[in-house]
Amino acid sequence: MRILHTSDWHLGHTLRGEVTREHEHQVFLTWLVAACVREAADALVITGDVFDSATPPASAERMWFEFLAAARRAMPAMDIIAIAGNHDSPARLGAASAVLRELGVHVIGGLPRRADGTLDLDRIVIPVAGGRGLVAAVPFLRPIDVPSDLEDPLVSIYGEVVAGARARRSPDQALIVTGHLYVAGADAAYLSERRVSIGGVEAASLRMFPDDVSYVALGHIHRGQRVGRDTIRYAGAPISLALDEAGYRHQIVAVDFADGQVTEIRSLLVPQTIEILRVPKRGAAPLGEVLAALDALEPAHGVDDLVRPYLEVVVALDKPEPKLRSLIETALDGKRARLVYLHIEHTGDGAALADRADLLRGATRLAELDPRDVFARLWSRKHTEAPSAEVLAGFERLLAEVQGDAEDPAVLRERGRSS
Ligand SMILES: [Mn+2]
Repeated sequence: MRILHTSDWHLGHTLRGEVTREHEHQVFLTWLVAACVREAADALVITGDVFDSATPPASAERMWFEFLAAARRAMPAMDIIAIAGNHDSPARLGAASAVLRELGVHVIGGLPRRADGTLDLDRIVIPVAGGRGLVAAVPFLRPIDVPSDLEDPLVSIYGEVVAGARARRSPDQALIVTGHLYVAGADAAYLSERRVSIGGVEAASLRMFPDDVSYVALGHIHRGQRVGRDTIRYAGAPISLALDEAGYRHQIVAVDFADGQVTEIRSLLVPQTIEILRVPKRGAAPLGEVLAALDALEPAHGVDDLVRPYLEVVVALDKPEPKLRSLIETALDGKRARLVYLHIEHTGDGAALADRADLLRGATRLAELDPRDVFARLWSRKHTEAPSAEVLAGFERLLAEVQGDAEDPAVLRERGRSS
């Protein structure tokens, strides 16, 4: 028996709320159907975050249903199991589950319970591959899924599910348990990974997955990895959900079983459609260096180029640069890159006013400070270069306007007292 394990698709995701990922997702899903065929998969297990949000755009939902139809057409006998992640709406993901079940697609939104409150194990424990495997499909657990009187809700719910699955398991049947959660020991290195707590528990414990569970298919962490033993795995996201994932090779997992045990685990690398560029490669660089690096970028291929690299630029500024964005955009004109993030790192010392005893000169009240000293201090906090003559003249004009005829130190002191 062979299963393919994938996770964290985040259909409907955008970068900075505006750059759509539709093309990348479409390429991935087409590749995934082909991978199911090539690998002759008996089951496909999708461990949550099918969608990026609880209210995905219609285009994302269409992509999901078109994928299921294409997978069913290409692999009529393959079982498909999907659980909801913390980004999915359990109700919305599960809304079509009755229809999908007729097609051999099991979608578990929320944790199903019977009228008497007990877990509906018939819905969660699903035989696959003609009975060679049993998938205990536990979705992301929300407060509503977790009775409040449980001391360790994750351990008890998983304990109940695993016990129920054991009771149904026949000898030599593989047992696969799913989860969408943070398991202690997993490496959550990326910006796109949001820590979630379940019933007040930040990290789940490995003891929820006893040794007789053949394979644990996890979602939530976007970098594929094993946790604890080799057979407990995060599949990771198939596309970069934040630009700091640039160096990571996205993958899905192929797991082979014989006599109920894992015999081989392979990572199948997902082809990356869109390259991620960063200028400079790490850290920040002065504007001159950044502009030179942008100038050296490859020229644009054409207006309908769907796979222009994403670009993140980090500029180190030693003085204000009001035209920064337009300078960067001009430099990128005709280049094959789309600016997604422009970050500024100020080179000033970042020190607080109170850290400069030389400026305070024994003053104990703000009103006793010379406004020019305060301005100079504020400036050096952000910028290493001193303010220009124009900036200083502008500040003097403002100061005169604000203070009016209140230049008399006695009046200033009076103001300080009343404020
Ligand atoms: Mn996710």
